Amino acid sequence: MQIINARLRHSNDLHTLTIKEGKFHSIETQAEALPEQNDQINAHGNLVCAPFVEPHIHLDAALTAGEPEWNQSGTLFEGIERWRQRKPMLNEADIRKRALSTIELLVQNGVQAIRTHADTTDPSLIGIRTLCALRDELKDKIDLQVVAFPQDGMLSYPNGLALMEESLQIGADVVGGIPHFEYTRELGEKSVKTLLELARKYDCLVDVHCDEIDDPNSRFLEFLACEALFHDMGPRVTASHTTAMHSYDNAYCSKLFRLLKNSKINFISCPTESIHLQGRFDTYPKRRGVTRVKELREANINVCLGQDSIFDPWYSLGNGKLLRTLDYAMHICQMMGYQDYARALDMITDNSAKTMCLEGYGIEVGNPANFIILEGFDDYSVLRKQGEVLLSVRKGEIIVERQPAKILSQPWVSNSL
Ligand code: 17E
Ligand code: FE2
Repeated sequence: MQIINARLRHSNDLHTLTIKEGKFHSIETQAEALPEQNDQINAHGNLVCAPFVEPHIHLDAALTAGEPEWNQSGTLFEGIERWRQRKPMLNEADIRKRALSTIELLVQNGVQAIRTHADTTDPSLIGIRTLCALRDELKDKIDLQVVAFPQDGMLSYPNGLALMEESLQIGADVVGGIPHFEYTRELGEKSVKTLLELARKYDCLVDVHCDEIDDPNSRFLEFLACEALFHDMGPRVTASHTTAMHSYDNAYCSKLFRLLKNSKINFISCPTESIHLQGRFDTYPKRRGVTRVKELREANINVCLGQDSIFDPWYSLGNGKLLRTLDYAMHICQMMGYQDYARALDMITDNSAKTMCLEGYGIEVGNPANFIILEGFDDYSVLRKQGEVLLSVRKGEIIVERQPAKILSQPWVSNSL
């Protein structure tokens, strides 16, 4: 397979990419635009980019909004309550069907790697079992990681710790946590210590729902980062949401950032979810409740974006498009300067791959030939146009193809490449 007239990120040149045996064989700069020959794929100067990565989504809960009741208040806490009503109705077929539909939606929109949470505070562990089985079944098609996530609290839910350990024995890849939802601060801290011990015991990654609340006194992040630093686990540890950081005062944040940098932990923000769930106890002024993405980026701390929900008890919209999530993040976090745009796609590609510790990710000779072609020629134009995914290729095989829109009534401006 050969792709001609490909624009790569951070380069104005056109490139030819040659793929052999499912891997990038060569990447060459072209002196000029080339006419298309047999069997070649013409990128027409569009951006050829590493696949999108969805690092934070709850596939066990996806597509269940309103079952059996809608979340009326729009709070995280009512979402947890509504999900608690839905849990007894779960079975393997139900989870598989919804998870597969959601994965399909993501793949159609250029995603090739997903980290999903699966609730462990359920004595049947049906979410963990079903999603681990699906991960194994789809392993050639998509990189799927399963997080053992104790929605009702690992130490506050009856038998929660044993259920967590059983989930890791079943084969979850990542240990999760929810310290801000444990009954007390002490239990929250203990849960963080314990989940890091479990990660060491089972050789797992860590991804904690950390301080997903507007309470400025919710400071489990410093505890997580410090434990990760002292045990030298930082690059394998992720703090998701950290929305309380929006409400921390600047003096505390200034001190905190030194620890965050030293710890080398990763961050995931879910801006559409947080702008919807947070600030719900405010009148006006109303906090945005999204973590300090801009400041984390500026401090060279790894930060990426996820959708969190698609039509579930917490969030009833969502369409699988990470470019939409990115667009929200740029607005909400006021990352609207030229410098911000120039590397915007990092937050839904490279940074997410780093968070998930993916191997062989990126457009480089020798790596698996996984990539997408996006409408637009650089990060800025793709973001601005909300360009579609025109092609998604996995190990040298086309898995998604889409035609760009054409106006049929009259020739406006034609793309000459
Ligand atoms: N559970 C949770 O604790 N927080 C969320 N944002 C979702 C589920 C979607
Ligand atoms: Fe989440």
